[in-house]
Amino acid sequence: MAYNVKKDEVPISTIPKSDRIERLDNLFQEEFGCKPAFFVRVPGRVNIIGEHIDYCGYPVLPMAVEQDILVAGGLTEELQLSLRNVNSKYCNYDTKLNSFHDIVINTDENGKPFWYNYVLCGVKGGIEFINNKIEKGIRLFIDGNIPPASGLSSSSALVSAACLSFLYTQNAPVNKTDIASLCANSERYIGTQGGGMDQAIAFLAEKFCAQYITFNPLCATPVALPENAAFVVAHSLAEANKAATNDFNKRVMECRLAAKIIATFTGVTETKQIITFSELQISLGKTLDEMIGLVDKYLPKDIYTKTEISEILNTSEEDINDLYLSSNTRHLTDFKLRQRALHVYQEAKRVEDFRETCLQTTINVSACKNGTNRFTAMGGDSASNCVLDILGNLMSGSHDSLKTLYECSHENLDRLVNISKDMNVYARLTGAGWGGCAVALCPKDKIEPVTVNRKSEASKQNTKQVTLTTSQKRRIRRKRLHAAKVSK
Ligand code: ADP
Ligand code: NG1
Ligand code: MG
Repeated sequence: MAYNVKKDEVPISTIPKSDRIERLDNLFQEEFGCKPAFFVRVPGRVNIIGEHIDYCGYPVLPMAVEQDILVAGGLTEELQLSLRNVNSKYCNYDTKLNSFHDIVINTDENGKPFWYNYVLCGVKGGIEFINNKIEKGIRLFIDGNIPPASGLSSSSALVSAACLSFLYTQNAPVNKTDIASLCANSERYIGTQGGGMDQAIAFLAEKFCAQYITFNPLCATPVALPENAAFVVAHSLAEANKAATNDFNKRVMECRLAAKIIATFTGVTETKQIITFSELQISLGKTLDEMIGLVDKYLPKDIYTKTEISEILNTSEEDINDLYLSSNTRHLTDFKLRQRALHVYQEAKRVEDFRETCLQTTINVSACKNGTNRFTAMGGDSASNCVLDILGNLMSGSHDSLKTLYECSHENLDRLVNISKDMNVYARLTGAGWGGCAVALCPKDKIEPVTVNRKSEASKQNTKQVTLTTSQKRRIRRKRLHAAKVSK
């Protein structure tokens, strides 16, 4: 895809005015005393199916959402980086920008990343891309409306917006797939060893369709979704910052160890130390079903200790730490390899089935124009509902697997999925999980009841989460009394 950040830019004067852009424009001028030189906008995403398999090399099926990270940017002659955020909970940050070494990504005393670390990841990746030849300083004023830490990829939108802004200011052209890969690598500076799904969809999304994203090499193919399908996203009201704990990395490391063990048992001799599940499948020339069979055969136990793994791999425990584990997982001693491997291979299969069903539906819709539509032959509405049932069942299967095999759901998410099920609507958690959002596949005529039902459940969950202090209770009682007096 020949895309050039410079060539494809829209002149600032032609950007449609919106309240957010105007506000950002004003804030930028108040803060820096000049108008922004450019705006950058990067969307969040909802992943329809294919969870926790991108870092194993398997295709995923996300689409962009309207919520985004919007940036007003400016250039300075002084080599300095200045970051501001519309939301006052995100503090100002300024640093020198003479070289790569000025970008220091550390965490607070609880190990939680500062918000601006995500921007630093994007800038650091950009500096590497231009071989440290920094020409301009950069000022960014950021406004995001993607719910943070909620599985809609606010982090990658922020990393990607920062990297794109930086490369623009340095006059460095880059095409869309290259910047997507660059941002995927850059975000790993935050500490999580993610795949490339989020950054890929951030740059390669198209309107009105999902993208089937394959890796090595990165490629995005549009997938038309059934006409009568709507995707409703609901927040469970539990947040999970993936870089603040080792839950995410632990899963990535378990996948690495499981793949290495099966490779060892099956005699795969890779030159690479770390082999992904998909590279393993390619080396063995097996189908996904056959890979599931190999998991059953070679990983029969529920828990593997580091000692057992080091015996199987014929390496010391110290080597396991150094060669396979991240700094925040080195100390772990027990690993669930069988469960994670089963999830990945089965989820990869669900993605293929989902895509195949969507393709069939599109083909049949066009065939319908020639009078040969299989679904039409079955009868219009019931046929399209049948397609939604197939897709929905795959989404339900995905959620069950994430809950039981991958253990990354949350009680609020399970509740959302169950409420949907009661209305014959299929849903699953989206993004990494441990909180965040659920996505439901909903026939268009059911959107309203489903949304209303989820909202009322959300308000119940919200009420449950609030624990009032005595003084807050007193204040509310006083307000109620006052309101009662006024109404009299
Ligand atoms: P997500 O599922 O949204 O990608 P992550 O845990 O990966 O969740 O990243 C969430 C983090 O990204 C937040 O804790 C915050 O540090 C940062 N972030 C997200 N949105 C914004 C924003 N609008 N402004 C500043 N930082 C943001
Ligand atoms: P979220 O939940 O948006 O941070 C993460 C990973 C993805 C993918 C999903 C799970 C990053 C930047 N994102 O997304 O690559 O593995 O979880 O499918 O690591
Ligand atoms: Mg993220």
